[in-house]
Amino acid sequence: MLDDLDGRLLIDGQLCPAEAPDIPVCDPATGEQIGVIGHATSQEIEAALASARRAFRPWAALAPKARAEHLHRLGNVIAADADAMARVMTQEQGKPVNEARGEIMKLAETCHFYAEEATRVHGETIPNDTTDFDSTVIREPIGVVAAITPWNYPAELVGWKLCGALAAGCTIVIKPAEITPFTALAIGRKCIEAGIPQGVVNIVTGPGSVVGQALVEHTGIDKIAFTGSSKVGLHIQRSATSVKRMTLELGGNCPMIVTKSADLAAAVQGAARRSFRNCGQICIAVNRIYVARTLYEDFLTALGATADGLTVANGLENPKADLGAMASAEPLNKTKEHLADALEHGARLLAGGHAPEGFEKGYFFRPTVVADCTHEMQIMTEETFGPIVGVAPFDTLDEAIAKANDTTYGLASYVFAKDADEIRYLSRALDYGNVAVNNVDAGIINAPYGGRKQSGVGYEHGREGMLEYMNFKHIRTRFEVPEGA
Ligand code: TAP
Repeated sequence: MLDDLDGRLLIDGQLCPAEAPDIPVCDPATGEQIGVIGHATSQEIEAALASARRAFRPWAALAPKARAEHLHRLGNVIAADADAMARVMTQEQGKPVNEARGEIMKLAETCHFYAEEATRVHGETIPNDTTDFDSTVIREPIGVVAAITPWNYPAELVGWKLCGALAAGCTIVIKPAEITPFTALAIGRKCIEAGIPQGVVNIVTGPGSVVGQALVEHTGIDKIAFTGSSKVGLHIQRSATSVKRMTLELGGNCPMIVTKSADLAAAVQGAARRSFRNCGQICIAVNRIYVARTLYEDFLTALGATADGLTVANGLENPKADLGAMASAEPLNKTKEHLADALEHGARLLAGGHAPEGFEKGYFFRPTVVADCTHEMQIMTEETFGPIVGVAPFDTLDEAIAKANDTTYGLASYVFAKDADEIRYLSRALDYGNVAVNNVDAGIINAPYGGRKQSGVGYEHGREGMLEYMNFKHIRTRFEVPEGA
């Protein structure tokens, strides 16, 4: 599948050869080059934007049901080819094939969810101070959207923007992460197969600092939908040269609180899943865990054993592995730095802390648990984006809340507790956009998902994730009593 995506851009409905296909893409499990992508030129960026602009009015003018049919078809063609698309993702991103397949199926689900939302764009009639006026509020698509996406969930993070935007009636130019471009191009090809009109979806590849930045600064873009680091998100917010709508889905440093009433086994299972899945390269990864002192040592023993029991392997050769390769050297090095810093500051290593045996090549690391952590340590205050978690004890709920909220981030938090009063107290006090209680799936497609503080502005998922692509228009009309009435 990679061969016919190699060095391609999607412009005006065609997967066309890029003028400068000179950026290598490598398999993080082996270091081997799997293909090249284009460094989109300014002419190619202009062509993609012009095509999205031409397509906008006709796409917006379609009946919502017709847009919904396109999105349903897209979901169907993606699901039908999930195995091949998953292998593309594993080759460039490193996650095991089964996990990649799960992500592709969630992308298909996103297509169907937003297909249905497309047909439910309602307006409102608002009473005025006098009865001779009507205020009607209608919703209209914003226009041309630039979507800029990271490498950790190369299908879903494109899909939330693509489907929300298309359902609303917008057209889109996507700039995927340089290290995981082929999943986005594979989605682009599915858009062609699904018969989505030419120009509605375009994909340009290349370095974010050049190609992404060109989109941010372009006056022909009506909205930026960005997912990535808080640093780049802030830079984008500062560097836009014209007023445009922005959704910024940024970094996290997510806490989990395990109270004395918690089901210990469930808490350990949840902690292991959300700390280590996708090698911890997820914005809602559990970075740090606060455990009631009475459960602390039992929790540590069980989490250490669970981490030691997870398999790490080349995700293409072992589709069922728990962890594959990390996506690049950058998150791996940061993981090692945070571990060294924690140990220097007195943390206890309970599991992992090294690469698995027999992996000379590739970016592999064992799931790692460190105990007795404090907020002097980077692991408790910065986003690691790696398979490592810090654990600390607490004595009172207020102490746990203060520690959990002691961060500039506000994306997701987790609570394990059985006591209803504890659950209510904690879920209201945690200063996060998402609080997951007795589970670790903080984001589902049906409900709004977004961060606060330095974790971003705006929402994806749910109806809110489509309304982010719409303007409100207020139409205020004065009526008179008809003559002869
Ligand atoms: P970033 O380095 O911020 O990159 C994200 C995207 O922005 C990439 O496509 C990148 O291009 C591009 N980019 C870089 N500089 C740019 C610029 N000046 N103008 C426009 N675009 C630019 O993030 P990452 O390392 O790929 O992803 C990890 C981060 O994403 C973590 O902090 C994680 O928490 C966050 N994240 C957040 C969420 C949500 S929903 N809140 C979900 C997933 C990930 P390149 O191709 O050159 O890299």
